[in-house]
Amino acid sequence: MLYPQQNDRRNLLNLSGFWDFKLDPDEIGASDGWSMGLDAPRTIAVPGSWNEQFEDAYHYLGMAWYLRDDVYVPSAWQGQRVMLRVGSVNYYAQLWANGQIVGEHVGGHLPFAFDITDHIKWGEANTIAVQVENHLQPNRIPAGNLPSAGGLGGSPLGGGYPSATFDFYPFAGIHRPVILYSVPQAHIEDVTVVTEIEGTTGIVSVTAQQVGDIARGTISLVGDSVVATAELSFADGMAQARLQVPNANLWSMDSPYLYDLVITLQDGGLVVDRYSLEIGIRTIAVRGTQLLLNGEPVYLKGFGRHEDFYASGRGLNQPLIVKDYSLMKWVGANSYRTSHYPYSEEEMRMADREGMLIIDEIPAVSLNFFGSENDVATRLAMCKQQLEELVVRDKNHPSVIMWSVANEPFGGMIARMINPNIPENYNETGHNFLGQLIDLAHHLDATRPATLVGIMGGPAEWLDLADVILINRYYGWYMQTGRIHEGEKGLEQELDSLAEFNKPLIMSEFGADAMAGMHSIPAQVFTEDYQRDLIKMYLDVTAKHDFVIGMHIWNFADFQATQSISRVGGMNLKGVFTRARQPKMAAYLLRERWNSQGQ
Ligand code: GCB
Repeated sequence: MLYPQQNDRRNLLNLSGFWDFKLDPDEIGASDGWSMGLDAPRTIAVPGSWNEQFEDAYHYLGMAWYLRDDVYVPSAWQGQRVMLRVGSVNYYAQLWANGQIVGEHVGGHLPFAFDITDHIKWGEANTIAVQVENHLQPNRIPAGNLPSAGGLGGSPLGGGYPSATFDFYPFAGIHRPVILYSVPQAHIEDVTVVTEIEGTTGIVSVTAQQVGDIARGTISLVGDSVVATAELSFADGMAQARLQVPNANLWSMDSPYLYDLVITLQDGGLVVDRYSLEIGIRTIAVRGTQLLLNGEPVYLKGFGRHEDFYASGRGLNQPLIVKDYSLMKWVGANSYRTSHYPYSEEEMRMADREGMLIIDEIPAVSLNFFGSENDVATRLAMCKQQLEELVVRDKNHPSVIMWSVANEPFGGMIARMINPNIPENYNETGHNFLGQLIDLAHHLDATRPATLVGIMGGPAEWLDLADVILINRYYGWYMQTGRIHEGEKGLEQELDSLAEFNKPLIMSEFGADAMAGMHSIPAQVFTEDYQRDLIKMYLDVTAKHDFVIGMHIWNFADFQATQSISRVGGMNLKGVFTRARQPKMAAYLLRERWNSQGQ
């Protein structure tokens, strides 16, 4: 799933902008010909969530249609393959071209593309429609409307409104750009880049896959000048090459140097196709209780985040990406987790450029292992599909240092709250499920560690599946509420017991809700003072444990969640910045600590 690009062999047309839009609550659009025109449509911006654009559709989570009937395909593209690509649709999409279905995709947050060459009308306007559906269902990833979620009362993990089994708003719609692009008949279909370091030499191994039967190609690595080249010789559509880069300029957090890798297919002297991508030469590895970048231990300072903002909802918002990066740098952060789903491809490219270290997560948030064998198998298959699609999409980003296959699979106390008669083999079922995902991550990419994020009170044997242990902890918030000092004791005790794993550990979530502008002496819950003091306590306690190699505060910014008695105004207020990106007191604490002390 290469990111589309414009060059002398490829073309692209970005169809982002205003589209016709109509809700389809009775789901009659497909049979009533909506794919060719919408009756009395309204105008919607793409990308963007419909919930934030129309107040009457805020809580609408059903079927809807997007349509453009003015799409001319440039005549110069004739003879090439024309693809229709969408960066992400939440949750299910069906694409139509001139009244014909050209493909469908299940699962939000990942791109999909279909060949529409044979459906194109040249020399006239084409009609492109995207049918989107976002029902919350128990067997979807992530799930909603769990039959037993009532057991969680007004909890954001279920039983809130809408009844998502996760703590963020289930925004719906076309969330990333719709792109029409063309590639030559014979073209480069995929590229995999793996880098190693031997002394001062960088080794860049490239695997190229083509559609077509061109025998030869080239690769060249371009830095300040061309630094290495090799011939590609294809057999069964595949070719491999290994480049050596003496005195390689390594990619790191402080100096995220990117080379351009240019790949061509060549027929005689003619360049048939060309594709280039920015790559970084770096290694990532776990050794004992350390995480090593280019052989050096790294300490992760950063956040769990969300793609969330006013008006754009979960839609791609590029100025916001730039703004968030500048604020993350302002506090001295060097990493984040794409909680709780893959972020946009544009954002991953930004991470490469800015030297951010990314823990890349699939949308397997709040998994449960209840239900029939069939139910569990359905969820596992969906998780596997999303993991495969994510690795294919993000494998070449130097910024991606780890795959996260799940956030807080329900175990222990939470599992018992959902279902007091927890089946005897529940932990085993969960272990098997999560183990399969970790194995798949290793199989898809042997060069990066894989992890899962453990919930408070969850089974220890689940954690042990991970190469790097990630835990979310809310001592002093959901437990020992209002008593930071007592929370501190709980945290210390647990950290002592976690040392036994002899693996690196990242505190992937900790924090407290704070209503911006609310203060108190002594510090009380929901004040900025309490949030700051609690975060400081976590930083101080964990700094005493060498195996803790990273602290990710929950959350970078306040974000929209579902309505429940613990979410004021439907907001999760654990941001150290407000949703409008203004700093709370905790942001100044981090700026001081992370820029001076390092931890
Ligand atoms: C968690 C979840 C996260 C929630 C957070 C909270 O453990 O992973 O999605 O938003 O707690 O604020 O409760």
